[in-house]
Amino acid sequence: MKIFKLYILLSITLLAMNSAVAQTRATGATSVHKIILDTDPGIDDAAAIAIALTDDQFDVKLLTTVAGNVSADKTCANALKLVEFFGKQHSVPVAAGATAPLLKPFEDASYVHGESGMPGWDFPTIQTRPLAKHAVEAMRDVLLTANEPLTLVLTGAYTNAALLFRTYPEVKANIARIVVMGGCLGYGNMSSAAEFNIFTDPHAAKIVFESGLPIVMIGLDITMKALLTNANIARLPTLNETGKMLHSLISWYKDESEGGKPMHDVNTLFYLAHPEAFTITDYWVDVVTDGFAAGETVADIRRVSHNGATNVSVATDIDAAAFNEWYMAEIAKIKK
Ligand SMILES: [Ca+2]
Repeated sequence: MKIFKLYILLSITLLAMNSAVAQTRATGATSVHKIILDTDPGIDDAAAIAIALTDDQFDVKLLTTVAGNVSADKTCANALKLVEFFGKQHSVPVAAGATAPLLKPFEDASYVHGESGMPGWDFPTIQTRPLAKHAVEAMRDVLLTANEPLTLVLTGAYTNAALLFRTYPEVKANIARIVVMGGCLGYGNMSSAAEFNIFTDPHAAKIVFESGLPIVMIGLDITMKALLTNANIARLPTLNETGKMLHSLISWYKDESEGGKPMHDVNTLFYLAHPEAFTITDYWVDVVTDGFAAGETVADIRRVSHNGATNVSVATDIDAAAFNEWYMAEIAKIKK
């Protein structure tokens, strides 16, 4: 009898859950993602920041910058150019962070993103100043005063996040989850095994992956599949001023593949907006910090270590057509 009652209760609960999901789909209602976005703009970062700053689905509490695609002074300047472009300089604070990886010497990727990191568009001289505190201090302050846990989105090297966790571990209680662009289970783009963000600061990545917080890893396995097609890139300038600006940057972007260009960082936001477009598999993931494979993210695919525990939810597949459709619609609805 008890089992029967439990069955009925479960059925009712499942029906209610299904109905709630159906209602959400029918109305298109979505929750607002309150995020701290830590970036190194960078052309694909710019393509992501455009959406983060303009779509009401994302509430950017803080934009922080780190040395990565280009040097730290340039990534901060580029973030400020973008907040001014979108008129968000009074609502979205920018804080400059780490100027170099934790241990490795800094090497930029200006051969991919141009000398400035955002070439091809004549942005006005910046009027806005970054916060008068380091990104790590700014992250701490925002997290400790947030009235609910925030999502940390990392689209550059993870140096700021690693420093934050080492210096102020108490902030972890106010982080709901971390969504990172980085890593790969297959081929790397810096070495055979390593992806750029992890390769840039593998020690920081190791600290973040061992933080104990829920982590979603959006790596090359899916970003190299979800290319923004050449046809859509060509259509960007017809959409609006934002489309023109992004098209100019992307024209300079040397990260090319057959049929289109990968918008790596944008996939973190696409994941938050449309997790149903992704296949996610939980693994234990370790980061190699030294030697030939430095920067490799090694997933325990055979599940032979760590007693079955996992620390990272890895995106292993993506609906590339849905990504393209969403991205173009997102840019088209920007009122500039
Ligand atoms: Ca980036």
